[in-house]
Amino acid sequence: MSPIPLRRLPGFLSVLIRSGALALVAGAAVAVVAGSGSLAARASTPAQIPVTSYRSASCGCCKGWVQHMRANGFAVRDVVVADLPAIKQRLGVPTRLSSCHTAEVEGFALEGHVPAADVKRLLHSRPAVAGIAVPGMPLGSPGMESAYGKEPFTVLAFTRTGAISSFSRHPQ
Ligand SMILES: [Cu+2]
Repeated sequence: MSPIPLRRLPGFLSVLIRSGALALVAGAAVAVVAGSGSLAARASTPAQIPVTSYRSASCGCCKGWVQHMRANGFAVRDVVVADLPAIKQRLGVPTRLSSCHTAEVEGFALEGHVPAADVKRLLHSRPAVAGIAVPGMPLGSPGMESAYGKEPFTVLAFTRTGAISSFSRHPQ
């Protein structure tokens, strides 16, 4: 579209353009649009879900998992504790599923390198379990990225009474 010749514009508009006032008006319009745009962006961003993660001071892969969770929209509080087994016991994590770190999200326990996608599915489906776990520290699980490759792993669900079931499989 070719620009409209000034002489064909109504008199008051060409006066505005000549005086530079239209640029101000246009600027204000852009600011309003930008403002409503950022409001829309805020509304469409889900609120960050708080997670508390407990680990020992020396655990590097635990920090890797915290980073993975943060990158996936969780607000993680990374807490260093001296007595991790006590926390696992409080949250009902079966001893044979225990891993390096233990976390809490909306009343569920997360044990070990559980992928954020599984945590989201857990919070969405809310099964009658105490939590989910990835026992051991499988290579290639979130926080366990390795040059040595990836190994398949299964996320297990557990109840307070010690019933264990498969929650999801990651063939890698
Ligand atoms: Cu680990």
